[in-house]
Formats: sequence, C-alpha cells, structure tokens
Amino acid sequence: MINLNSFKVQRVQKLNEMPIKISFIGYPATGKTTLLKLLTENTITQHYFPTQGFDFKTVRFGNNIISLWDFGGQKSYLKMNLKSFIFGSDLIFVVTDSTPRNVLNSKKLIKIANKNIDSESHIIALANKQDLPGHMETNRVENVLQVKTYGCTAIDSNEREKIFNVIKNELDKASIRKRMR
Ligand SMILES: Nc1nc2c(ncn2[C@@H]2O[C@H](COP(=O)(O)OP(=O)(O)OP(=O)(O)O)[C@@H](O)[C@H]2O)c(=O)[nH]1
Ligand SMILES: [Mg+2]
Repeated sequence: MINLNSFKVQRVQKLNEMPIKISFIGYPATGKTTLLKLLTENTITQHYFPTQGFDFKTVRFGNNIISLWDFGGQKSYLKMNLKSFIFGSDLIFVVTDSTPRNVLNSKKLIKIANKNIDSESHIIALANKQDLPGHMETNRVENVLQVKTYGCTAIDSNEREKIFNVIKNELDKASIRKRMR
C-alpha cells in the first residue's frame, strides 16, 4: 500500500513561492490522464490505461510551480482515498465525460469532495469529451453540478492553451479570495 502522507504537498502561503497543488478527480475514463498529458507533454494517445493509484507531474507556469495530481477513478479506491488525495489542493478539477449518467455521478462526487475539503480549496468542473455526439452542453452540465464548469476536449492538442487559461483564471480567482480573507 502506498503511503500517501509522504506525497502530500504543503498548503500554498504565497502563490509564487511554493508549489500550487491542483488535483484532477473523476470516475474512470473521463479523461483525467489525457488532460495531464496534454498539459505537460502535449502528446495525445488515445489508448486507455486506467490509472492505478495516482500520478503527478510538475510544471512551471509563469512564476509558479504547479503540481498536477491525477487520481485513478476506480470507485472503491477513489472513495477510500479521496480525503488524502485532495488534501492541500488549491484547486480541484472534477472531470466528467459530459454524458448524463456520468454528470449525475460527478455531482455525487462533488458532494463527497465538498465534505472533505477545507476553505482554502476550490472545486471546478471540466465537462470533457465535448467532441462526442450526444454530449451535454457545458451550461447544462454546470446547471446540474452547480459549480463553475468549463467545456473541453482533452484529445485535441489545440485545447492546451485554453485549459492553461482556465487554470490561470481560476488561480487568479483563488489568489483574490485569499487576499480578501
Ligand atoms: N473522444 C474523446 N476521447 C477522450 C477525450 N479525453 C479522453 N478521451 C479518451 O478516453 C479514454 C480514457 O481517458 P483517460 O485520460 O485515460 O481517463 P482517466 O480519467 O484517466 O481514467 P482512469 O485513470 O481510469 O480514472 C482514453 O481512450 C482517451 O483517449 C476527449 O476529449 N474526447
Ligand atoms: Mg487515468
């Protein structure tokens, strides 16, 4: 069993001095690993290898170092470890595949996550797989989830900048919230 404590990232005091922790959670095959690859390697492979446990990558983003955490979505595993996973996150992205069923499941996941975060963390949703026929539109996903939601297509390398802008936007908001406290 992996000892998660050794991997915990400390809470950010000043955004440009310490690593910022961003977590990606969501049920299996919603596209979390693909998103991380898009952000850190810009490689797109469409093979599905379920993430066993978790993975993380570090990127420099302006003056900040950001650690991106990718948590495997297997239900029993996720439920058991969610609290440790998201501990100390500055942002938590809940990734859904924009199907009605998965969006409803993601709503439940957000509820559970909300019970396990402190006031410093913030939950945002990514409505992924917007390229697939029959996908729910982003505003409909947002209405269901009741958290700020951005639409995306993680297998499209042109979306890299857009997703970085989402991160930048949300980190700016997080920084403003911190200053206001
Ligand atoms: N059509 C489409 N397929 C996608 C998109 N994003 C990811 N996929 C595919 O969905 C499958 C699962 O993607 P992953 O990124 O491995 O999913 P995951 O959320 O990390 O899954 P777990 O590790 O099991 O939790 C892969 O075959 C991806 O290529 C997308 O935006 N559109
Ligand atoms: Mg994965």
